[in-house]
Amino acid sequence: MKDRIEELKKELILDATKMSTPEEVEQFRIKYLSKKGAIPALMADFRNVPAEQKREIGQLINDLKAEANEAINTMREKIASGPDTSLVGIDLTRTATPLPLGTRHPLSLVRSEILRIFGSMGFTIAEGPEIEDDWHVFSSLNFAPDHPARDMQDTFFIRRGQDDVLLRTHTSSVQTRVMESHQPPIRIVCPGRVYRNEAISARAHCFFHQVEGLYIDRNVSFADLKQVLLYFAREMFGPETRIRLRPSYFPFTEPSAEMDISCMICGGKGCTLCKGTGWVEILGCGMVDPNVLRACGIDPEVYSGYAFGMGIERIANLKYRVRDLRLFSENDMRFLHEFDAAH
Ligand code: 2NM
Repeated sequence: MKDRIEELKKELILDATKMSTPEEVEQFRIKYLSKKGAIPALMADFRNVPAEQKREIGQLINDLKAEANEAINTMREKIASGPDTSLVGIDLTRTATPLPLGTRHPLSLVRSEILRIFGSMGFTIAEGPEIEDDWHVFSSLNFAPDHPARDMQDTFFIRRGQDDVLLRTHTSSVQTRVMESHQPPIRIVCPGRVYRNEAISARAHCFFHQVEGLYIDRNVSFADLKQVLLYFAREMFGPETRIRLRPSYFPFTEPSAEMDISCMICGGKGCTLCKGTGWVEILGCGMVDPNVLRACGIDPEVYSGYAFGMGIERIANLKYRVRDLRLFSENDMRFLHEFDAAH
């Protein structure tokens, strides 16, 4: 009898874990507690238990009955209170230790913004090699054979001799490559890293980043250039921004100019950023020299074009008031986290 009770108890506990619907609870009740159920059957046999065991066996049967009732009550309550929602909304796949998130580098943010603005005016992106030859960096761009930029003092040479191999000093070499391989219309912006042999300081580095633009078609004029640059300045520095162009000189453009914007700190009144002038320089530009077009296989009698170039560091300095150029390449986390999306 004791063994039968023990067996039944094991079976009951197992069955109790398998219930989840009201129908299953009812089946459980019928199996164990109904008139023809297993527990009343035990009670019917109870009268055959010897008198000296009646107390102990009676207790075991009562316990079993209580267990069955409790299982039924617990399950009924569970069903009545609806599905278990304690884990809803908790991501069980998350790591216990948080993963540190990186941030966008300020130069990357500024480059994206420059490319977005020119992209909205129909410019497409062109890229090219950082290791170049003399033709694409200097000769095709109308640099005289004795131009100082060709000097070891200014340019990093990988191989010096008949076929120079060097690190590009501007991304104009990409534009030369595009002009050589495409006939106009050409409308491109060229972002990239460039190298110059300079002592590293707060204001100079041996590499920096540029975006240069080029537009060549029939009847492209200086007025077209001015309007595109005005639109760029207002998108980049705000709708109140004014521009001015000062005559300048570059080997690859004629005429050439440098562009200033009205100071975004004082609005033109004069402050320490603009050194009291109300203007800050942001880029160089000009009409592509006919010699450059001819060297790249484009007929200057049919086509004309403009080009411009700017340093991404310079724009980022003005936008974020960074005092030291070296911060852009040191990757100090305290600096980089100032450009967190949360800030
Ligand atoms: C500048 C300033 C003025 C320039 C010229 C060319 C090319 F390839 F068309 F000749 N590309 N970029 C240019 C003109 C760059 O940077 C300050």
